[in-house]
Amino acid sequence: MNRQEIDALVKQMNVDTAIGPVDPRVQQIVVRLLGDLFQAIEDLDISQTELWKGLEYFTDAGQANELGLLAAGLGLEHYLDLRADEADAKAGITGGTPRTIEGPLYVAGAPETVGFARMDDGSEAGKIPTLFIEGTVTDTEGNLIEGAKVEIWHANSLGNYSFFDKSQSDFNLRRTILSNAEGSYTAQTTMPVGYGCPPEGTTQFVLNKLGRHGNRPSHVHYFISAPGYRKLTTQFNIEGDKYLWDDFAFATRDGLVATAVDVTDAAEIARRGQTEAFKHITFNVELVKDQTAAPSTEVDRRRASA
Ligand code: MBD
Ligand code: FE
Repeated sequence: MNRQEIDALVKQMNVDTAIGPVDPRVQQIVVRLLGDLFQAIEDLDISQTELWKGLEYFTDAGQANELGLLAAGLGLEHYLDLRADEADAKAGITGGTPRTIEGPLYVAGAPETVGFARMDDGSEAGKIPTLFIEGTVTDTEGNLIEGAKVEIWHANSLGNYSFFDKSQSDFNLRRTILSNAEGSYTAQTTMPVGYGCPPEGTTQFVLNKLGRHGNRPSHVHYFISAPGYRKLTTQFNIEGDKYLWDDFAFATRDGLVATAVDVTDAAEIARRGQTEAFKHITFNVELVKDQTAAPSTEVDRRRASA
């Protein structure tokens, strides 16, 4: 069949058959995706067995709750960021900390404090260095923003995230910090270790078919929001990790690479209430003012909450 015949067939089966109210946007997308799929079946001569293997794959990936992970791993989530950047550029929006993907491991409802939070539950003390993360929240002119909501989440020393890893305590390594009167936030936590896809999982299964690894560099996720500003979804990825620029989820971007500095000075160790050397990262965030012409940065997706 040629495309004209395919489109006619799709329309005959899924448009002309309507007997009730139609959601025009859903209809438009379904018709287009079916047409593109039929066309791909033609072009690649996809067999019945191959089609069923594909549908079975989505069944398995959905049952394993790995479709969010798959979207990250295949670059779909990063592609949407590139499109959002393009839309911003077209709307004349410049400046501000770059966005990068949310990933599939956010959990709503983390404990909230002002200015400072300790994020780790102490269970990995001695196993992994302490990390202080510190920064300001400003507008694009450098004016400090008080009361910005800084949501932070990251992995433990095994690359695992609380909630999804039931061996961790509730909200371990997940906190919401409101910037203080000086527009700054400080988190005391532990050094994250890069994530790897479950080796026997559905995402790694398809990555293997593509000859790809499923690893991310060490990183820390952020949502930053403040009244009158565009919500920012971002992360920093940590310098020195072998996957820094070889991230299976393509989240590392210029402007989002952080350096973990070793702090060994005795006075500074004491000032932070520590007894050993620790690591320190500065991550300042610049928010862009909300403007009527700006495309929304709110993304409605199913998220865990605890
Ligand atoms: C992660 O920690 C992550 O950030 C992404 C994007 C995918 C899988 C695990
Ligand atoms: Fe992550």
